[in-house]
Amino acid sequence: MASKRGALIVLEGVDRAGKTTQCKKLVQALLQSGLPAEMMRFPDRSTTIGQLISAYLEKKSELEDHTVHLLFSANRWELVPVMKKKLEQGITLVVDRYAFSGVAFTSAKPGFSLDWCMKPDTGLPQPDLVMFLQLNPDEAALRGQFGAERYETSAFQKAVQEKFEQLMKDQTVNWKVGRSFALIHCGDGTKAIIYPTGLLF
Ligand code: FDM
Repeated sequence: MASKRGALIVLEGVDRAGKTTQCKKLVQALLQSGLPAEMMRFPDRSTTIGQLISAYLEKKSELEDHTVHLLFSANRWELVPVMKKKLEQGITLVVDRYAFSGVAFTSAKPGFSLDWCMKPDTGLPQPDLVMFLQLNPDEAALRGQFGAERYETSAFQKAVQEKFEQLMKDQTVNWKVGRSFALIHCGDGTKAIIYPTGLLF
């Protein structure tokens, strides 16, 4: 029997918003409901490209801004065959950051248009749902380890948040915004509905 295609679910948000925790909880909830699910994250620091990105984020190396943007995108593209295979096998993928982070972070740098930033990711698998974890950047700064990696300054995170808000105006993307997310209904075990909880803006 052919299995139903898995869903591609993306979690986005500023740094320290709790995306990784929410992704793990979601995968757990989906599995408990009998739906095959796996977590992925971008950047995937395990590949050769991912290691270049990781060194840059840890401030161990310098990369020109356009170059690192293209590396982030290449890191997504190199994982596309794996993603497609899993989705076709009926596995729901819960992805910690995707192209939206790519666009929001680079376009928050001077001299980058949203349009230019979006181009390299054109044609990537389209998410069925993008959940945006809402957290005030000042609140994010108070959370653990803020400031350890590149981009972790309140001023930059505020600029990123503004870019995300621009991206959330795109009605062709199924955005859901909240401070956390819950799985409410699994129907006959083939369907899951995720809804945002907490304060919405
Ligand atoms: N980031 C992440 C980008 O600048 N572009 C991208 O395409 C992606 C996926 O890398 F500061 C930034 C966002 C964040 C950092 O941190 C990755 P985590 O802690 O691994 O999510």
